[in-house]
Amino acid sequence: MAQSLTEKILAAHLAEGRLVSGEEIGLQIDHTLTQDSTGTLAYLEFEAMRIPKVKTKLSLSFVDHNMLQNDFRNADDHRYLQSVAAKYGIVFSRPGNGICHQLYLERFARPAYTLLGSDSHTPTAGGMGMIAIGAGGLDVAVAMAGEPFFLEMPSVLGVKLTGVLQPFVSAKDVILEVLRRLSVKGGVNKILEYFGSGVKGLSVPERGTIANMGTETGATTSIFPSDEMTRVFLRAQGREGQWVALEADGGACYSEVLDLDLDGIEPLVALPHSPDNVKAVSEIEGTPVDQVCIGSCTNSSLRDLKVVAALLKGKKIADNVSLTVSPGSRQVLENLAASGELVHLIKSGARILENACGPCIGVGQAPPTGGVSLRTFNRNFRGRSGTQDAEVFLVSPETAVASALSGEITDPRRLGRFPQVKLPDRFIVDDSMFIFPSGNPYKGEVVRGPNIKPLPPFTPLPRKLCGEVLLKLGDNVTTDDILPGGSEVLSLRSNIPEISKHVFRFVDSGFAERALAKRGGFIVAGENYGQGSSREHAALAPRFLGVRAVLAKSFARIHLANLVNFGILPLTFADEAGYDGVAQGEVLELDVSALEKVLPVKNIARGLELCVELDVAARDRAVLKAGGKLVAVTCGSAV
Ligand code: MIC
Ligand code: SF4
Repeated sequence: MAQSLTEKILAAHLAEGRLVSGEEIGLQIDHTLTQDSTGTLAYLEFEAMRIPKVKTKLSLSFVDHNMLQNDFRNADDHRYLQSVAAKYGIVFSRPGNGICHQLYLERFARPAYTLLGSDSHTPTAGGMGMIAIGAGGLDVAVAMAGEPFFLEMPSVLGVKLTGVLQPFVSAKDVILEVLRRLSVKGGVNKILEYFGSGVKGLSVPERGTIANMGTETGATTSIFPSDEMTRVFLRAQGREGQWVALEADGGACYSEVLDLDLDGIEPLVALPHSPDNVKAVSEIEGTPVDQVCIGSCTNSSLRDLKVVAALLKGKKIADNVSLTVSPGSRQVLENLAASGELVHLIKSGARILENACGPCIGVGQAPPTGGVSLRTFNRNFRGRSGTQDAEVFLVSPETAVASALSGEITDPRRLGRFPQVKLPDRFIVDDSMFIFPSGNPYKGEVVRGPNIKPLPPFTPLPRKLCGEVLLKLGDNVTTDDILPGGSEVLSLRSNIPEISKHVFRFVDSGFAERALAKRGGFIVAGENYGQGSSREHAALAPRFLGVRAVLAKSFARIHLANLVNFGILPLTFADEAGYDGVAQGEVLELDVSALEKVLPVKNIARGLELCVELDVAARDRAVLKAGGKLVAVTCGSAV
């Protein structure tokens, strides 16, 4: 039978199960990646498994998020990560080398491989024809231990591209169009597979941009074929030998097909405060802008920054705008410097930041009060920029430059002729900021600073859960709402007791204290609870505060897995009446002794009984009973 590209790679990596959508499958993972803000926990968890070396073909540890060294904490984390990498045979990418997804695409991504990463934008590597999935750190740690990664077999949504992009329209506009059509939950439990005649006109970095931000639809991952373009990119990286041709069979079946005519796409923008709140740039032209930020794992490739440099050449940014540029990697920066294009950025008035996530995760460059910030990033959730009342818009690099020059939101097509931008036949490659494992047994210590606290203990699930609804929320609650980013909170990622004080801080500042005082309780929410990041802290910290169940209309994929991993029951309401049947402050009682699919919940205050569902695999039920995956893994039971 004709197979999709997704099915081909999954079939070649299938460790357990059948490729039937909705059924549980176990996948063998070739590569893993972590970044520092999720990595410290992932390696603490890996250490707890007492395995001498990683069992993958390749595991990588990047440092790109917590770059600000205001005190010892982040620096301690970096040192811990470097020593753990040396001990367990992991490639370490030193701070300053660049953003994990950009670096991985440049130097390590290989068509037909699988990658599991403790960052939700891991699917960026889908631009290279691989299955690259984001997960919580614990799942990545288990994959490093050589175990399969279990997930629900997604359905495969075909995205058929035809035509060619018009001048000043780029990959970011394509994915914004996909988001406009699918919304932030339209991709949940789906893989977006791109095909059609329009694919061949997109370079690997452009495909990376589209695959990267497919995450915002909730998709498990996105994938492009591996074709001549892929070969050209690999050759330019000195890795042509790793190329293989890969595409769907003719007549492959998709669960649904989205048709996108690239010719018809115009410059688009996501308005505050959601990546799917998409309009044409032309509709909101003229809005004054305070800040423009170019970079992030979505738009910081050499292709993007060459376009930015060419458009800024000989021009000055508007007086009311602060423009920042964060190159995606040292390779991007070095190539820009060598070609002389960096000087166009400098002369335009741009502030050149470190090769790192930076403003994307609220580490620096918070906009002014009530400010308008245009960003080439992938998320514009309220408060993520560090300024609670800022208005963040997501745009392409082309729209970002046009707006930085005029001082107001501007359709880039007003800039005249689109500059000719050619990627080098050979990138300048320098891998010296990667530390490769020596192959000899590591004789040094794993260095733990005082900020790295041991993991809290996990107790098994009791037979009955009784507690108050600590918080009732609406739809699309993000992990940034649950546990904010920003330099202050990020530096506590290795310290669960401290970070848990920040749970729901900007949603309800009294939450953490209340939860502790009441010895835990429940969270109630609407659709798509936990969208966004893979940070397992958004499950672990509430668990530390005593939360043992979240009752919601539906969940985002990675967060649901993280809840299970840390022993929090992800329960779904059977209908709207269930959600309406509980209010904040009411006491609920759940009989969880049998842990069956349908669980009765007593609302003590109203004297009502309602039903919720625990829609997880048998393996996850065992994990929940044990009190979390770490208990299950280290006691040798289910993973
Ligand atoms: C993000 O973009 O939100 C992050 C920061 O990269 C997260 C990971 C984290 O919270 O550390 C992600 O997307 O997974
Ligand atoms: Fe870093 Fe932003 Fe990408 Fe997350 S989305 S990995 S914070 S650049």
